[in-house]
Amino acid sequence: MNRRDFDLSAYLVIGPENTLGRPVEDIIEQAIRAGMSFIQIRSKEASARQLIEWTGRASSVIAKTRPAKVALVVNDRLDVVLAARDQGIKVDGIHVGQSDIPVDVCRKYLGEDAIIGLSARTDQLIEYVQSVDPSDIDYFGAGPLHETATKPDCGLSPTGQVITRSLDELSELARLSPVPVVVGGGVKASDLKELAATGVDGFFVVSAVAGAADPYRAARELVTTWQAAKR
Ligand code: TZP
Ligand code: MG
Repeated sequence: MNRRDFDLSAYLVIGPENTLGRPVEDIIEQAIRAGMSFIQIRSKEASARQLIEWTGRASSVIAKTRPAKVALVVNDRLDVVLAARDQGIKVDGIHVGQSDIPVDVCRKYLGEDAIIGLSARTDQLIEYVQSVDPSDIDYFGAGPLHETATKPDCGLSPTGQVITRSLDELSELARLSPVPVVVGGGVKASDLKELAATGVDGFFVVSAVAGAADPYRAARELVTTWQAAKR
């Protein structure tokens, strides 16, 4: 996968703290078999070595499962992406937030083909996406759609309140963003019809798949619901 060719529609964010003790690669395999199109390795607890290890396993699962189009990125850790690539692991890019390594630095080290995603700003979201230089950004992650225990600080305003995104705001974001937009934060299958109608390019989930009793079935329901809504 590269920045000119990736599918943002069904995006799984996953790390060992999200899987109820099950191996990360098993959940990723089920998600891919169910048709999920984008994988992000994310852990706030793991060491660099562990992140490299899980990235390698995710990459192997993608190679083995041979889906038509699945991209693999790592959250935050440019060092991990570089080290993984140095070991011959195929990683397509990185997802960073507003306080992480700047996107132009990621681009410099990861190259022209890498996929670089950025979490859009919480405050003044619409003004931000219209004013930002999009040349190094391949997609925006936005949210939360709902408050979420998976990332309690998501959408935190300067005064400490969680700001969730309304469907009207997401429609405006989809219309004005210079790059594709993926939305998450508490997303469940029952949200997808309304979310798809906003015109955003995809949804992202952690717990709806990684925390499900049957991850394949949960992912399949999300994928088919999204596809039906987009038809
Ligand atoms: N970024 C914004 S919200 C979020 C991340 C990683 C967590 C979403 O998790 P869940 O379990 O799908 O609510
Ligand atoms: Mg970050």
